[in-house]
Amino acid sequence: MTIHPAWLPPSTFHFLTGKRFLIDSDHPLAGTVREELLRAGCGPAAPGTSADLTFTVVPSTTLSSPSIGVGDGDGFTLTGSGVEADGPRGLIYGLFELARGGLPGRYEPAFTRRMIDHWDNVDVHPVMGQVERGYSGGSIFWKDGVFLGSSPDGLKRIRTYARLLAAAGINAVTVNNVNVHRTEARLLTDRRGEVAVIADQFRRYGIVTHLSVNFAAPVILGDLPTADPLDPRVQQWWAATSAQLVSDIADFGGYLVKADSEGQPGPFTYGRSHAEGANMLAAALTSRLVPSLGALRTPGPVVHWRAFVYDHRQDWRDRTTDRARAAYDHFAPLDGLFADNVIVQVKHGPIDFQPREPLSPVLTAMPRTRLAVELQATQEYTGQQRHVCYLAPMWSEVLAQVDGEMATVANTGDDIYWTGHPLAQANLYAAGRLAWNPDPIAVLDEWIDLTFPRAPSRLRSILHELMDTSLLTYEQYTAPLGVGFMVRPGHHYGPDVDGYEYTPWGTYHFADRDGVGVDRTSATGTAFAAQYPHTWYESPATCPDELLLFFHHVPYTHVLHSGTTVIQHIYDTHFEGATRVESMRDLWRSAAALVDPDLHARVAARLDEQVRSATEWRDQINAYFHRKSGIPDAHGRRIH
Ligand code: GCW
Repeated sequence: MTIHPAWLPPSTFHFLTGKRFLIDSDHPLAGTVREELLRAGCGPAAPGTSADLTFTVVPSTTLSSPSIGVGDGDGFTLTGSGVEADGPRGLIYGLFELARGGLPGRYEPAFTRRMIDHWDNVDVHPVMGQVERGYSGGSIFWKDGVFLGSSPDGLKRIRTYARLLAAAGINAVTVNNVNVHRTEARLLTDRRGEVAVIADQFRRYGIVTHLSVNFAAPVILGDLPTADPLDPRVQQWWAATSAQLVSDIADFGGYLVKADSEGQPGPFTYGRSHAEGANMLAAALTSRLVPSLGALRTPGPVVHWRAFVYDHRQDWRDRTTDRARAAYDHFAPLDGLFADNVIVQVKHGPIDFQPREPLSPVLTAMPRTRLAVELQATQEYTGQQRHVCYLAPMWSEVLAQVDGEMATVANTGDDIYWTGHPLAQANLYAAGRLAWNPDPIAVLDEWIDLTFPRAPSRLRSILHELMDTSLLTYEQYTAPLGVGFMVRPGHHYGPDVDGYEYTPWGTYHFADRDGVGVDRTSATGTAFAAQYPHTWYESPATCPDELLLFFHHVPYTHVLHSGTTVIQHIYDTHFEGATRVESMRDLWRSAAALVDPDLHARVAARLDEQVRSATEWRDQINAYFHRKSGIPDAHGRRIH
C-alpha cells in the first residue's frame, strides 16, 4: 500500500538538484533542512567555495535549544540566493516556499500559532469510532488501543505527516480528541511516553505537540475525591503531573480542554468559573516543582480552553434559551480574568461548524483575553469528505476578521489519500497556508501545483471549477439561508429536516405553514443579535440574505434583497445546487486521462455519491417546504 504523497510528491525540490548549499546554523531544524536538500539531490558546498543556496538564521533570534516557543522566528526572507530566517523554524518554511517557487521577498504568518486538533481516540469509541467525526479511516497514532508509533512503519507515517503539516505552515498539533475518555485520559500520565514519541517526530519539523486532557483527571487517574480547581490537592496533582510531562517533553505545547460541554466534566460541578478552571491548569503547567524551592515559574506551555459551552439538554419548548448565545454569555463576562498563558478557543460561528454562520461574537468581545479561532477541516456538516467542499473561502473570510491564533480540527486519518476524499487534502493544506496567504484561490493554485506537478492547464481549470465554489454549491442544496442543521441526528450526514426539531440540542428551524427561521432579534426574539457591536442583524432590511433565517423568522413570501421570495429561493437554489453537482461529476469524468487512475476513480466514486446525496437533499427540502407552505414553484418544476 503506497501512501499518497499529497502536496509533497517525490519531485518536490527537484529543480534544486545539483545545487550546492550552505546552512549557517547548527540547530536541529537546520539538520532537517539539510536532510531535505540531500534528498533532493543537492550537496553541501565545499569549504571555501561559494554556495548556490544559503540558509541562515538571523543571529539575534537564533535559539540554542530544540525547544521553540510558538511563532518564534517563523518568518523569513527569500533573498534570491537562499533563505534568511528569523529563527530556525523559518528555515523550514523558507525551504518549502522555495518548493512553491516563491519570489524573493519577506514572508510572515498572520497567526502565530497555527494548530491542527486531532479528535483521535486511543480506544475505538463504541459510537464515535477511532476518530470522532473522522471520515478518513482510523487514526495514524492509535489503532484499537495500541500505539502505532511503536512500529517503524507507524513512526514513519507520523514523520511523513509532520512533514506535510510543516509544508502547509502548521506549527502545533493536539494529538487526541477533546472528548477525553478513560483510556485517553492516561496519555497525561502512564501513557505519556506515547505523546513524547509523537512529539519527537513533530519537533523535527518545527511542530509543537499539545494534549487534550480531562478536567476530572485527578479523580479518574489520581484517586482524589474531587477535581475542584481551588482545592490544593487538585492543584498539587496537576502541578506534579504537568511537571513530569514537561520534563519528558521539553517543548510541550500545553493542554486543550473541553469543559462543561456535552457531558465533559468541568469547573461548574464545583461552583467554579471557567476562568478559575483554566487558570488552575495554566498555573500547573508553568510551575516546575523543585522540592526545596517551591514553584519556579517559566514561560512556555499554554492552556487552550474551549468556549464551546452550551446546554445540550435544552427543552425545545423553551423559546428563551438560545444555543447561539451560549458561548458569549459564558465567556464575555470573563474577559480579562484569564491567565496570560490561557487561550480561549472559539468556534468560528456561534453554533457548530455549519456551512453558513455569522462570525462568533465572542471573537470580538474579549479584547483582554488571548483567543484562538477554531475551524473544522473534518467535514462533519459539509459532506463528510464524500462531497467536494473546499472550505478555504469561508475560512479566509473568518480569518480576515480576527487575529491571534488559529486551530483547525483535522480531516486526516490512515487512509492512503490521508483525507478520504483526495480533494479534501486541499482543506488541510489551506488550514495552515491561509495564515501566510489569505487568498483561498491562490492557496488552491499552490496546492494544485504541488500535488499535480506539471498539471496540464485543462486539469488545473477542472479542479478550480470543481472546488472554487464547491462550498456555495453545498450550501445551495442543503439547509437554506443560514438556518443550519436539517441533518440526520447522530451521524450528521444527509437530510432530515425535522431531525433535530424536537430534540434537546438547541438547533431548531421553527418552520410552520407560514414561515421559517429563528427569531434572534432584540425586539421579539432571543436577542442574540445584540451580542454584536453593530445592529445589522436586527432587521431583515440590513441582514444579509444568506443569514436571514439564522436571525429572523419570516414568511415564505418574504422578498429577499435578491428580489426573489424565500420559498422561491429555496426551490431555485436546491434545483441549481443538485444540477451543479451533476456537472461536477461529468466534468471530473472528462479528466480521466489527466490524473492517476486510482485517484481519479476514488474521486469519481465520491462524486457519484455526492450526486445521489444532493438529489436527496434537493427532493426532501423542496418537498418539505412545498408541503408546509402550499406555494408552488414559479417555474413548475417537479416537486415530490
Ligand atoms: O460538532 C460537535 C460534534 C462533536 C464534537 C463537538 C465539539 C468533539 O458533533 O462530535 O465533539 O462538536 O466540538 O466538541
